[in-house]
Amino acid sequence: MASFSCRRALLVLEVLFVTFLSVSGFLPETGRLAGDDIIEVNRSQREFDYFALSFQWPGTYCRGTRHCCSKNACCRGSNAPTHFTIHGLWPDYNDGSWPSCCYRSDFNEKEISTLMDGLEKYWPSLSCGSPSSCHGGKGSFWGHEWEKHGKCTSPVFHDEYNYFLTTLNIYLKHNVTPVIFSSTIDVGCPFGYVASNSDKYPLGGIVTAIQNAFHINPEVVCKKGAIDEIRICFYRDFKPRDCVGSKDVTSKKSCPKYVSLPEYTPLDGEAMVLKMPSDRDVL
Ligand code: U2P
Repeated sequence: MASFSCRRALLVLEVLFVTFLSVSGFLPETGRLAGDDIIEVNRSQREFDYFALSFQWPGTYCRGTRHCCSKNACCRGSNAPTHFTIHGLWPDYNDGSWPSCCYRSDFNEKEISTLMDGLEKYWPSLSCGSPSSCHGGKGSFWGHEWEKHGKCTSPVFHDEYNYFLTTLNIYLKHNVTPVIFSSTIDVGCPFGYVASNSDKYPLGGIVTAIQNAFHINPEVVCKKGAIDEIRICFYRDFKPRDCVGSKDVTSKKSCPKYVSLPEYTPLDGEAMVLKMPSDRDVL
């Protein structure tokens, strides 16, 4: 009898606690950044298994630039990035899925203000748009990455500052840009890989260069035959490991056997001025 009423009391406490968490927004959530702002609450969301660091190739992304604004790094004219930039550091599960939007708390850009130079250079937004935040609003690219992915990296990270700082350091330590552009593996010409709008390179050569440098299999994502992203994966202690989607990377559906690394030609000055809406216009 005593243990029964004890269990009942515990149950009541548990219900009260869950209600408190749910009202205060502390429960983990999974799901997508839905346009309709519906967030699916999933109480069983578990700790992630590994990290994927996603590098994006601005030459491919910036080809889609139609108008400019100050926050878009594609719009920096001759200073537009010519290196792979960071898309994000994502927590992943070994089954190929990933947690997202784990806890409710607002992104505070002030916490990473001392990292701005590094973020602007290596982790800039390549778009004028404002991505959705997890809880229905719109925000910055960094806010999106922190809310959707960074907050699901517990127990490794608990705050924005360490998440962004560590990501910058891991990116610099495993930088694919010099690995690819100083490689001549399978390239078919003595000059190695060069950003170009006409040349195509064997995907296998790019993958081999990364395998040789970091001793892991990367994941490669293409868009219209061009390298869009290269992902390198890490155990939770940041030792490199294969990405789950990296098996037999040359047969990956998104990339052909020969891929391009487009060179981005910035919009010319006049077109940029004519098409330059304020940041507010593009929200
Ligand atoms: O690949 C398309 C988008 O899915 C999200 N993604 C992909 C792989 C992964 O391991 N984790 C992950 O979250 C990314 O969404 P975003 O951060 O851009 O919102 C990726 O762009």
